[in-house]
Amino acid sequence: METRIYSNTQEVIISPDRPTVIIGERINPTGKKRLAASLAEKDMSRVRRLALSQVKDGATVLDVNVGAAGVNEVELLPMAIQAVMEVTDVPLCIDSANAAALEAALQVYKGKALINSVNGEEASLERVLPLAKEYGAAVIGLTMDDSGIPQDPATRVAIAAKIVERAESYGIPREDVLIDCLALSVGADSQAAKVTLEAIQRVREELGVNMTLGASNVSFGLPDREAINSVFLAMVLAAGVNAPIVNPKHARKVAIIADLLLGRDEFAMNYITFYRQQSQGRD
Ligand code: THG
Repeated sequence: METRIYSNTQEVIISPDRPTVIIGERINPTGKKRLAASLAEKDMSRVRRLALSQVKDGATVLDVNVGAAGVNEVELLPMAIQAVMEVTDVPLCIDSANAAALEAALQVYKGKALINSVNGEEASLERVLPLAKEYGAAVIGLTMDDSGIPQDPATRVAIAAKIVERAESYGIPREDVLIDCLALSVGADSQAAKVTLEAIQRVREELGVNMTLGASNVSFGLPDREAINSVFLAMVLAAGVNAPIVNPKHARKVAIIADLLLGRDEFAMNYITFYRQQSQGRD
């Protein structure tokens, strides 16, 4: 099961047999007042800086999200995609709940993008899947629908199966669908992480498709989020997620060690290379 996405010049392969692919989360105005303010002024300098710093920190795909109050995403999302393409060659994950914004961004993107996202609602399936087909993109399927995010793992798996089947009916191969079992804050619901982990295990066993997760959502509202995010990341990687959307500055080390412990790093080559770079003060 290989999902291939690419920019003009770089290909990234997401597969359970390969090292974890880190999708950098930081081009996203949620909780970042200065980024939100500069986006409102159509100033892309922060977007460019966040792109460069995340690639330096080990992201091999970048999520690009400009959703904030007072922002016209149809105009801003393609501008942000363009700005990121000017400074880096990593493939991009185009993140918007607005299908018109996704389409405008796909029109300027050079390569095979990852669309973030479609969900189990009819309106979303009917609007977003044709875009994935037309632009030859891969697509993230969120395990939620008209009734919201299910509380039980079985219903999330059923929505995942529906999204994969519907994608295939549009001629999108299942290799090009990444499922997101959805992480919610454990501060709001004590069972939230457990439900997500069980859904991930079942999607891995029953559908076999590649999986992403906006893993940092798990710690919203709690202190020392970095610690919670690191422990949760290790757990979701063991359960089957192989392309998490995370802050690479903290997640890279966790992912490299998880790959080592999960049999995806022969002779510990990647771990040792990473360790040497770190101890030489390079990264
Ligand atoms: N699934 C999919 N896509 C997603 C999400 C998901 N995209 C958006 C989001 N959820 C994942 N991205 C983020 C980005 C930032 C944060 C969490 C998830 C975050 N930001 C800090 C804050 O709000 O306090 C800011 C920290 C910083 O400066 O980086 O926590 O679930 N498919």
